Amino acid sequence: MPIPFSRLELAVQKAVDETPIFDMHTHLYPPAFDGLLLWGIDELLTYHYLIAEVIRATSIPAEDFWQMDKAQQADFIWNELFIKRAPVSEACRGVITVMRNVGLDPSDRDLKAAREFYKTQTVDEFIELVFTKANVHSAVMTNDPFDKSEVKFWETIGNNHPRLHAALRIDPMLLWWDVASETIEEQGYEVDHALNEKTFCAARKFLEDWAAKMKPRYMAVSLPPTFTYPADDVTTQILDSVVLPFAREAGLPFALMIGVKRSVNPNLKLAGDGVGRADLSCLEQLCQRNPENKFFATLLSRENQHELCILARKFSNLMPFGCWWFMNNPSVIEEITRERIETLGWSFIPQHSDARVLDQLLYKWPHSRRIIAQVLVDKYQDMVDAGWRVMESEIYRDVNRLFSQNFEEFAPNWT
Ligand code: HDL
Ligand code: ZN
Repeated sequence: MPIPFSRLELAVQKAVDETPIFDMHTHLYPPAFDGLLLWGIDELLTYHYLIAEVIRATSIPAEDFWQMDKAQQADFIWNELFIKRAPVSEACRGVITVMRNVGLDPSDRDLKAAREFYKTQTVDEFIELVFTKANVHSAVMTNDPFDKSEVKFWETIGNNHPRLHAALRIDPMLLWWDVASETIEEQGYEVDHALNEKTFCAARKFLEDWAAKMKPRYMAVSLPPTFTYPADDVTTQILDSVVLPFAREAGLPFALMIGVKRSVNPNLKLAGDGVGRADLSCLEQLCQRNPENKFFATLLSRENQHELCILARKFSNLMPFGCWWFMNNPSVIEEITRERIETLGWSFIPQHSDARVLDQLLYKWPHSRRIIAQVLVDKYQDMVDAGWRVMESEIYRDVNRLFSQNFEEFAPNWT
């Protein structure tokens, strides 16, 4: 039954709200990875985005901020960014959306009441509340075999949470090989300190064994804007001799997250990273020289987004995803989503949450659904104006492709 012109907006918003999401990049952990999963109002308020914002807004010396404990930091951020100033930024608005979605009234401006609510929750109850309310059916974590605080859980209990999938994150292997090779050796693999076949073989075995433990949906790395490929450097050798051959054999996509300038202001710690525009010939060459590999890509610079769309038109083994980090603001999400739909049709993944705090699923997705719905209404309207009768069932089909199917087809689960 074709949708009458007047009901299109409601039909699209309903499909976008009702379609469950596979969230392909987060920093969540299973509750059983004791202490690694962040949740609750104090973690929400001390999200590194808000730390950067409050240090800027108040010019408090960073070292004075770091002297405070978690609750004092949260109090300071609440008072400075929510009470003394209207909570207008996207990260501030996010806290309000979460408070509303867990049943609090943020307009009461009562941080004490929020803390009281969280005392009534257990993490196992709360994770189900959050995933259900956010209508996120599954999420991919960021799992680091070089991080001792996480390794101990994979070597004992592993992950069997039905909603959480692993991603094998390998930044040290590509960016800090000297450190990475020591860890690989400590974990029992015979690497030479020369980059020779023996070392490459040991490094591939390291990846094979970690993939067997984690059963990752993909491998991932975040790279600086200066990343070049191919280059006469260690990164290219490890890519060509270790990472890409292993990914091909294992059938694992490789996710490149390009454009981060780590620690431009070290005083801000995790909040101190910056952004730079990348030369995307690295991505073009990776796709061109490795046609049997599959690549996810998300870029940190707004100026790179249109180029990524055009690259993806040239290479079907390249899947753009998400509005990453500094891109995850309404004005930029709208622009990126429009240019992706106009150049790629339905063959991209519009968003990921990047949630570090479990509760953030309750704002990052509602905020993005609203923008994606607005863009889709316009695009379906354009089709209607051109003379195409839109069917309600087809809207659900198309939205499911964006929210789940593209990811699950590009990065199939382990069989
Ligand atoms: O490297 C990454 O995965 C980034 O998402 C960083 O974790 C960053 O600190 C972040 O949390 N962005 O949202
Ligand atoms: Zn991330």
